[in-house]
Amino acid sequence: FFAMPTVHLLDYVAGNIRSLVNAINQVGYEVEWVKSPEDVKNADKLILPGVGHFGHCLSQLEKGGFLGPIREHISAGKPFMGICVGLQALFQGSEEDPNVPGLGLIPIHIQKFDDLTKSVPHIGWNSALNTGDAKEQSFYGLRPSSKYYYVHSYAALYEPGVLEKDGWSVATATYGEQEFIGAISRGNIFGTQFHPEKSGVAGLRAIRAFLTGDKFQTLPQEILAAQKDGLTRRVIACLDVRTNDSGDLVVTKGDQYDVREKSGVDAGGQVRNLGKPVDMAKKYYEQGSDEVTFLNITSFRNCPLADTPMLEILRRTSETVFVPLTIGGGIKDAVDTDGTHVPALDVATMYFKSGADKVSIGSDAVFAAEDYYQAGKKLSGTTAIETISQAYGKQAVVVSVDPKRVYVDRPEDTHHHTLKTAYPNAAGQSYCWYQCTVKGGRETRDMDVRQLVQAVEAMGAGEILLNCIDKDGSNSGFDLELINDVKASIKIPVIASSGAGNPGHFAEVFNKTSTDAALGAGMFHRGEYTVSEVKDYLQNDGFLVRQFEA
Ligand code: 1PR
Repeated sequence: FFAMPTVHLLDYVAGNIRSLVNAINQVGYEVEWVKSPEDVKNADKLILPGVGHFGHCLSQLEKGGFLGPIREHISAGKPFMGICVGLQALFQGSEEDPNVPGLGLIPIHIQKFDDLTKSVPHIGWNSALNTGDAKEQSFYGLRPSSKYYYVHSYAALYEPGVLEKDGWSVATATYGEQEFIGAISRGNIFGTQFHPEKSGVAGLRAIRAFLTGDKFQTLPQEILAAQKDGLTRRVIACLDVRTNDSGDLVVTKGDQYDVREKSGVDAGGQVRNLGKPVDMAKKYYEQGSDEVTFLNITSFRNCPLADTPMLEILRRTSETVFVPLTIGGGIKDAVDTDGTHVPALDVATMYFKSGADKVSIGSDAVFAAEDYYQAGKKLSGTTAIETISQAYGKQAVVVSVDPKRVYVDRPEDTHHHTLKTAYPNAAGQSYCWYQCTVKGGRETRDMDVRQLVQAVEAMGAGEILLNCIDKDGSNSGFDLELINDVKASIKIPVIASSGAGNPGHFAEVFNKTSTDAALGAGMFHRGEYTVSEVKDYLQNDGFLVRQFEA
């Protein structure tokens, strides 16, 4: 009988920490849950993950009686690791909730990123570079050539020398003009602002180093030389998943959202079958996809929510895919097969518990935005976006937008926000607006895309997945006009989607718009290009990208 070594994990808020557990298992450790303050006393190594708001986390810890035991654990010199808000908890306090104090081990206040020239939250793969004289020594396996996954609006801004003077080792990243603390360590304490459990092999290396106590390593010259600071261009592979006519879950892909075969052996309306979801997600992870998105484009009627096949897909994927996973489709208030009413927050919770990091909301966001304008731009507090964002943080809530171009002769011909397009239609009309749709594009609504994204930003969405029905499956490149228009109307990050047909289209969208990420589907599924080919192309074009670390 061989027992795996253990680490104690504090699960004090409804957390999407399945991936952290998977990552810990992956490096050969078992999790013991801290359920009460007593359990902290029995812990040798303790990890404090953090999701959501600083104030919520710290007041939950306070209420649960955990803060004292955590302080004692740390001052007894036992290994302690804080992740994301778990790192922020070590600080004095945060602008996010000025009235709630932190543990106060570090006399600095966490601040909000400025959003004058950049999207907030900061989402994506960025650095953790050693500062000070210790440049050649890494702590806990961090490498200046590696990239780590960050997702946060608040950060500890870096001031050279201040913490180093107090004996801290510090690794930083730069977002826009702002340099902030990516990781920090002193004695038995280790904290990361990034999510090591979502940072591929680089992140697993940090977790393993913490667990084995492998604190300092001298870095070889080639790793030091490969150092590159800054946020990389995010490339995302998207899997549309649905049941085919024989009842199996398959990855499919439509043209303008039509997923039925029009030619070939399956002509006559079979759902296009491009492969198995879990296998394909793993393949894209290994090609260097920075995230994987699953869109469940069928509702599984007559299936109890808890048995939704997508949950099993997430559970299996999150065991081997250590990058962020997004799940969309059916995130809304639901009625279960036994008639029970299930709020959207509970639906989302099932997905988070199964390994999702973000949920993506489509149709329900449009209806919520309609109500928002109807109420004179008043928030109800009860929408899926608001409730999930409050519980899990805005970074966990993506809104997926499915707009369609509508041409008009002149802007006065519609009350919607129009733009002058470089691509007039056959009738010679050169103005257009983008109409929101619901139910996978099957129904149009009296709302333009600008109205929708501004409403959902106000409700607390953290990111926009910007599709375009006209471009979907066309291989003709992204809709740059749409992307620029949306980017100009909001501060939260945008993922450009629909139309990617080759690596050059990714370079084009990053060159000609300020999109925060770009997503492809068909070109990857059909095997025409790999994610790594896209990354290589971008790198040759002078963009910073993250390459897969084996
Ligand atoms: O309304 O909350 O249940 O969510 C439904 C979700 O499913 C929405 O995110 C919606 O975009 C998506 N969806 C619904 N029907 C379809 C369909 O194709 N029939 N797929 C569908 C949307 C669009 C993309 C696609 C890109 C890139 N897929 O995300 O991956 O257009 O494709 P390309 O690179 O091949 O051009 P709800």
